This record gives sequence, C-alpha cells and structure tokens, in this order.
Amino acid sequence: MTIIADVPNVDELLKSTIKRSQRRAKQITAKTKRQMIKKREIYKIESVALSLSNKLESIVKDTANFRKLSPFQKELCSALFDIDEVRRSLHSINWASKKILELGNSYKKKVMKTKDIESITRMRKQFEARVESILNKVKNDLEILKKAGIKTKQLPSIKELPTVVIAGYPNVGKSSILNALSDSKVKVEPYPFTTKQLLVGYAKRRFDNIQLIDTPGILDRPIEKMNRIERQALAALKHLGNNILFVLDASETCGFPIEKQLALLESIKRLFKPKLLVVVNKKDLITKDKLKGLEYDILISAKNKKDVERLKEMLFEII
Ligand SMILES: Nc1nc2c(ncn2[C@@H]2O[C@H](COP(=O)(O)OP(=O)(O)O)[C@@H](O)[C@H]2O)c(=O)[nH]1
Ligand SMILES: [Mg+2]
Repeated sequence: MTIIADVPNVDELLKSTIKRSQRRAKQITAKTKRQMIKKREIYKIESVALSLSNKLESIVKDTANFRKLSPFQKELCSALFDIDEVRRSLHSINWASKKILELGNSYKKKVMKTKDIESITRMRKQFEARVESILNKVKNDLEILKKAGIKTKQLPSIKELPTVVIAGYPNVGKSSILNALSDSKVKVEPYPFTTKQLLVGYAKRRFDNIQLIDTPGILDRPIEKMNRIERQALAALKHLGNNILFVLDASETCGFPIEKQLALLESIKRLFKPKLLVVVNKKDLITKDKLKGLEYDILISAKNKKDVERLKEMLFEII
C-alpha cells in the first residue's frame, strides 16, 4: 500500500527536466531564425515549469491518502516518523509546485515582450536558476518524505475488516486455532518498530469475512513486564477494534499455571475493555474437574478440530 508517494532525487529531476525541454525544443521551427529561437526559449520555460510543477503536485496528491489512514496505521506511522513534520513538508512541496508555475508564467510573459534574442536567452537561464533555488528550498522536505516513505513500506497489510485479535500465553494453541479458523494460508506480516511479527488469517462465512490476528510476543505475556516499544505495539492493536479471543489452556501443558493465564486475561480486560470470547483449548487433554470454577464461552480442541466450527459461528456473532 502506498502511503507516501515515491520521491525523485531533486538534482536529477531538475537536470533531466531541463535536458528534455532542450531536446524537444529542437523540433520547433519558424519562418525566421529569430522567431524560432524565441519560440524555443518560450517552450523551454513552459515545459520546465509545467513538468516540475506537476511532478511536485503529484507527490503531494499521491500522498494525500496519508490522512485517510486507519487509526491503527496512523498509530504505527506515528511511531515510525513525525507525521506533523511530513505534513509540513507536503505543505512546502505544494508551495514550490505553485511557485514554479507562477514563475514560468511571468518569465514567459517577459520573454514574449522582448525582442532581443540575447536577452531572451539570458531570461530563460535566469528562470532556470530561480527554479533551482526553489527546488533547493524544498530539498530537505523531499528528503523527509522519502525517508518516511521507506519506513511505511514496513507497515503490515491489515484490511479494514471486522477484526479479532487472539491473545493468551505461549503454547496454549493460539496459532493452531488461527490456522484451524482460517480459510486460506496464514500470512506473516511485519510489525514495525518491534522485532515481532503479526500472523494474519481470514475466516469466511458466506459473504462475511473476519480478519484474525495472532500477535506472538505481544498479547501472550504480562503487560506489566512490557517495555516502552512493546506497549506502543500493544496500543496500536487497540485500534483494530476491541474483539479479543482469549485462549486458555486448562491442561496447563503449555507450561503456565491457570492462575497466571487468568491474571493475563484480567489485565487485558482492564486495558482493552474488549468484546471478549474466552476459549478453553486442548479439550482432549483435560478432565472435567479442571474446568471447575472456570468461566469460559467455549471448550474446543484445535488439534482435533473439535468444536472449531462452533467457535467460528460464535466469532461471527460477537463481531
Ligand atoms: N493436545 C492438544 N494439543 C494442542 C491443541 N492445540 C494446540 N496444541 C499443541 O500445543 C502446542 C502449542 O500450540 P500453538 O498453536 O503453537 O500455541 P501458541 O504458542 O499459543 O500459538 C503445539 O504443540 C500444538 O500442537 C489441542 O487442542 N490439543
Ligand atoms: Mg503461536
């Protein structure tokens, strides 16, 4: 997904635009040599002004959907770069685009009124020098945009669909459940500014689609122990909608006692205030007494695909 338009190198942009205008101007003819030179110089001014102005304008335009980012993407972007700084740069680039066009128009008028060929050529050169100085003024802005653009390439592709985030301690069966519920292969997406990744799957039911996200290393550990970056990653997840599927392993074969798992559930409840579905997994490994006093919505076995379909139905109901 393109959030920030591709940004050309300023020096090359100017050079290549001027060169092209010179090459094309050579095709212009007229009755007298004097007329021909004048026409050619006017063409050079016009085409450099238009082409650069359009190029800059399209950078701003193609970046405009930057403001239409989902809150999730916005949160991630703000962790990757300074959004306000990028906005200010866009503003300057837009200014430069207009300024170059204006300059082109005024030089064109001047040249049209001038008879002396040497003066005309001098004016055209002067115009090019002034364009260069305008471009130099926004060089840094283009650089800012370019850097931000490179960073946005690391953003995960998360769709604007009803979304359920899967949480629970490691080895309780989150990935198994994600795979069992997903219609297609689970995708691995980068999670910017963390060393972690998101696992994304889609569950389908007739015409409905739910996006399922597993967050290894984020929603599988006590929130109190998280560092700043992990908390930021966690904060971003909140924007995906507050549907959480919390997985408990009452067999405790995951290696975490049920008390610890429940404590994580409580802190996620406090933090997200989610619409919550509590799943007890590994039904095949537990006896009834393990479930005593335990509050949950559904008991399944991801491994044996036991009641996975019913879980799917429940997900479509809460969302
Ligand atoms: N017996 C049994 N094992 C399961 C079940 N679900 C997952 N497992 C196993 O538990 C281990 C951890 O599962 P995984 O999905 O990777 O857990 P995650 O770390 O929460 O993503 C794997 O060896 C799975 O095969 C289940 O329903 N029954
Ligand atoms: Mg996993």
